[in-house]
Amino acid sequence: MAEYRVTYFDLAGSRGEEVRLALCVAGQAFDDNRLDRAAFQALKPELPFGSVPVLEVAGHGLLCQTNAILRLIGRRHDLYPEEPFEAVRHDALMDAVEELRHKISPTMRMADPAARADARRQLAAGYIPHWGRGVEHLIGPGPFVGGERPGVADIKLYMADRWISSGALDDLPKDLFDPCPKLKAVARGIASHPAVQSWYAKAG
Ligand SMILES: N[C@@H](CCC(=O)N[C@@H](CS)C(=O)NCC(=O)O)C(=O)O
Repeated sequence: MAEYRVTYFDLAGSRGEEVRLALCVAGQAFDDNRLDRAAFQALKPELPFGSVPVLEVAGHGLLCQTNAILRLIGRRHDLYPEEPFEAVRHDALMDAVEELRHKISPTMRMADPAARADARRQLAAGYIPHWGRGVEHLIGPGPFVGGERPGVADIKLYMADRWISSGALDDLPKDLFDPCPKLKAVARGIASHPAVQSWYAKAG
């Protein structure tokens, strides 16, 4: 068994993919345990908060909460700053991505297309541009959050940008982050990272 085992849904997005990409960028082999809905429901009672991703680390049991998992990977593999105030800046960006998810995700559960479109138009006019400005404020000179080298905060920002820019969410313009050059530089830097390229080349 590898040192790490990631358990998540069989999809290349959101929180589980952040953990997978962090391990890839860290150069760590891991067991990629992908669940279908039935397997997830069977496992759910054993999960600390009934949710995924979870990370198993040899000798340390099962770990949960994505940002906590990312910080662990970051601390062990030099993808997260040691200096406490610098770490707060990285944490703030990671928490901001979770907040963005919590604003957008409820619209994915709206059955009424008109209500969903309206909710997303409001996000596109207010919260999301405001979020982008906050992120630009915190990133620093770049190209990555910590300067020349990527870290786990960059991986989270890449996933957030990819989610919006893919155009997968109806009624949310995919160019919403075009006015955010620092976020775009982070996203380009992670997308072109050799470990990320090789991960997606293998995924096909
Ligand atoms: N705060 C948790 C949230 C985890 C979470 O909501 N995961 C989703 C998938 S991204 C999930 O397991 N959804 C299914 C469920 O809760 O039943 C974290 O950051 O890991």
